Amino acid sequence: MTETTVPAVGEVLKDAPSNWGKWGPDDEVGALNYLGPEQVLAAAQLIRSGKVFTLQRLIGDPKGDPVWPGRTPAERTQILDEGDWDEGGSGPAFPGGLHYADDKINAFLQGSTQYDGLGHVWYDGKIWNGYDARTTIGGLDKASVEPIAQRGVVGRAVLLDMARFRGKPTLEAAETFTHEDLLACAQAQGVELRKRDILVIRTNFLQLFFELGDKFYEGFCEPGLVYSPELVQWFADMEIPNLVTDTIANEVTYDPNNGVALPLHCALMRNLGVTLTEIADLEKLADDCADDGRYEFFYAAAPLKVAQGSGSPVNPLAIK
Ligand code: UVW
Repeated sequence: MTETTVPAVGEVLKDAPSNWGKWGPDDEVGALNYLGPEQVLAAAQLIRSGKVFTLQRLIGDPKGDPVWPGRTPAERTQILDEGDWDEGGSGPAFPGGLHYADDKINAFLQGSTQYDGLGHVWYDGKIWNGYDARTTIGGLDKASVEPIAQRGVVGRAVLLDMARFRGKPTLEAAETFTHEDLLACAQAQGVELRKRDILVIRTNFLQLFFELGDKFYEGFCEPGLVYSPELVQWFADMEIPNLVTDTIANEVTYDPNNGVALPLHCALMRNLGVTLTEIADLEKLADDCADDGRYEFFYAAAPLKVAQGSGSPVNPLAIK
């Protein structure tokens, strides 16, 4: 499909549902409003074994990191270590002879496991809740990650293991699935999907990424959810607050029906206010769910409070 035949995303989504205004003209966290004390208390009832799973990818993994083209993985640099106090070294001298290690990270805020602010993507000059896209210039004045970080994300989450459901070690490049596939997966796993659930979807994309190496970027097309009006309506009706996956962008990169890039980002994040969490490491959690047959758990995530940030690294917790 050539570029000229690809429709504008605004055209594709012209009749799509919207939650703009639903939580007032000043709202910046969208569907996270569905998660209140009632949902937190109900989710806490799911803690039975006390097992804790951390869902962040390791920053500094020697194997590297998958990132969206044009971004670079987060990098840690050592600034001070014992070598700085070797003879001729320039380590600072403190009374009593204190030595210490210092380091820093240089990171795209979307360069590892991350939460996106609702203003991270847009079309037709408007971001979430109808704010002008020009409010993103020089930093997000509206719908940045900061208000999400200020409130935190806590609720009942359900893991949908699409790779196991399809009987594969990993989904393939450009492989798609729909909300109906999610429902079938939930049924096969024996877990009920409820309104206001945080959806956590495993494709085992990381295995695919490392298997393909540089070839992945030549054909760049991740597996994932594929846009349809029915799928977007299902997210709206289910009042899904947060979609978490192990892929870079949570959806198939190019819609196979029309070639549009990331239409679900626009339909879910910009229009419905669904928060997206990407590049999560779901492997240990998925193995445990397959072992004990329990795919529901307490989920808590606190992205970093980055003023005007379009996103933030995060280490979400799943507690069973
Ligand atoms: C884009 O939206 C381009 O990237 P991400 O996958 O980080 O949301």
